[in-house]
Amino acid sequence: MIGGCWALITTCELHRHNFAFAKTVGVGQSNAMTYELAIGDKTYSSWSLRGWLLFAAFDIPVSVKSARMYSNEFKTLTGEFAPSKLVPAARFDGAVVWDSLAMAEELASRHPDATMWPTDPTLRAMARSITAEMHSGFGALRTDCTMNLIRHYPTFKPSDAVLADCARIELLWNTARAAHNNDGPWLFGEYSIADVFYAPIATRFATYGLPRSDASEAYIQTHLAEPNFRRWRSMGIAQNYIQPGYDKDLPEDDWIGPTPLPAIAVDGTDCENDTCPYSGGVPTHVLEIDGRRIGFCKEFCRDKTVADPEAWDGFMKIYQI
Ligand SMILES: N[C@@H](CCC(=O)N[C@@H](CS)C(=O)NCC(=O)O)C(=O)O
Repeated sequence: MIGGCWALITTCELHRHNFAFAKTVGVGQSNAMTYELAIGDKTYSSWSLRGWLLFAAFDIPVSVKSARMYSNEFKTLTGEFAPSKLVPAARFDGAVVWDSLAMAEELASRHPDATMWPTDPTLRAMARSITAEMHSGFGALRTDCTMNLIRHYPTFKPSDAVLADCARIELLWNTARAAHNNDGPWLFGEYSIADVFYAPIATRFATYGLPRSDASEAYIQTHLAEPNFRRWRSMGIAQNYIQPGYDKDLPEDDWIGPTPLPAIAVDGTDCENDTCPYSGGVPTHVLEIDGRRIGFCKEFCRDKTVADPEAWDGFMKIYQI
């Protein structure tokens, strides 16, 4: 797993260009392959989340470019990955790979040591099937319940078609769990590509309060507490952007994932640390937590940490001193 070593999109970059570049350096693998990944809004783009998790959750280094969906910058970004016109899109050693499932299969072939699919042939066949069914299915759920990682609508009333999708997902999740005798919290025990593809499905159950069994609730909570997902969600919160058309006019409740430590953004540059926990640069933006002031070299780095302090190892090293 990646250990909090992302250099991230800055809010000023987002405001100025509505377009941003970010790089990550994986910590567990050394190889000569170079990967670039194009993604959209962290809060709303479910396929982008899948594309990103394929790298982050399996510790595969990648250089990430992002742009707001439906903007001119988005067209420019996807244009760099022609013939792809959607995100995620990627370049693997110069070759454009578009579509999340193609990226998953290509990465699994290139990185056998990352065990992205279950090693057991029976489980692997089932994992491929369950992943493919997600990739091509659940149209009602995807249309009516778009991914929205900053909302929880407890009174949302699902249509019959959405309920049918939920029942099918429940069956698939139960079938996967039964196949490995519940040996681990993920669909096939260990985290696999199947979990990548169902991560945004899990968040839809959370956002729209969709019906589920206790076992599925535990699986959803496992996703919401997963460190890479928490980092992704907190970066989306720090982007501080509402994509038109994604919110519903319904009462809201708190997010059902882990409750963040109570940090707030504050004015001034006084802080207890001399260097930013992520870049080593001079702190210019400060948060307050438990009466302590901790500084960061960029507004975005401060804000993503405020959104979910525990998601960020570099911050927690300072906080826990
Ligand atoms: N089947 C594709 C789906 C890609 C897709 O629909 N991406 C959406 C983002 S969630 C997109 O790029 N939308 C932009 C648009 O429609 O203009 C995959 O698996 O990657």
